[in-house]
Amino acid sequence: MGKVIVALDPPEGVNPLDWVKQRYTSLKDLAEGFKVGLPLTLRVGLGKLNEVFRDYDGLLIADLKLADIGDIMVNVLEGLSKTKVNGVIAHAFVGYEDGVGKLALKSKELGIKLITVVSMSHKGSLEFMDKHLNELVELSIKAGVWGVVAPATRPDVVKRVRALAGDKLKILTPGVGFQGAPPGVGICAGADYEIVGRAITSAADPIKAFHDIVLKQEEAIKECVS
Ligand code: BMP
Repeated sequence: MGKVIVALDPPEGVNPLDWVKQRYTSLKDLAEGFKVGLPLTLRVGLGKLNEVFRDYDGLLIADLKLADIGDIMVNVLEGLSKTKVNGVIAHAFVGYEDGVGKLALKSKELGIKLITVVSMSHKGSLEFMDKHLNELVELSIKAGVWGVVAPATRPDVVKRVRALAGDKLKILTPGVGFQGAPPGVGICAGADYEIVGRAITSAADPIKAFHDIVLKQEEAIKECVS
């Protein structure tokens, strides 16, 4: 239902394990997948987190925004391969040689979907990353990554990524809801998924919030394809 990947980032002041269990249980049959990042992993630990998702067969992305030399990123990936994680996010800006290239080879060997960041949803992305957008996308295509992250907050960037990548890459767009982008804007610009966090996870009723987002997404998609 919908094209929503839920970002699970617990706020301060909650029990992060209870928090994630509740949201996972409520949303596991609705979402296209989940994205877990450092805020959750550092507080709960990878072992406990893995237990929460032990019966999950959907997309489970570890958003570690890896940005290291290839050998070290490969080490991290090997550790993740012993868990339910089946997708990982890395930065493209570290470069191909002994960087993303090496990581991409290992990700294929381990069957983990590699997703590189080519542009971000905050304004700082304009300072460096967006100036190299074409190169970051080309590098990602050369490495044969599964997908890239590009911002729903700047749909023009998503359109450029889609134009450069054709159907070679999935595009995942964060920034919907809390950061101001309306549901559907990323998909209409050419993305495959919208990543939504707080607009769903901080709501009093996350299931209702999920359905509201999907409804708005579907309405926007109807408009933009007609
Ligand atoms: P929210 O919908 O609550 O703003 O969460 C967005 C999620 O997407 C967060 O987990 C954040 O780390 C991630 N994200 C982002 O917001 N912008 C980017 O450019 C890349 C991201 O991974």
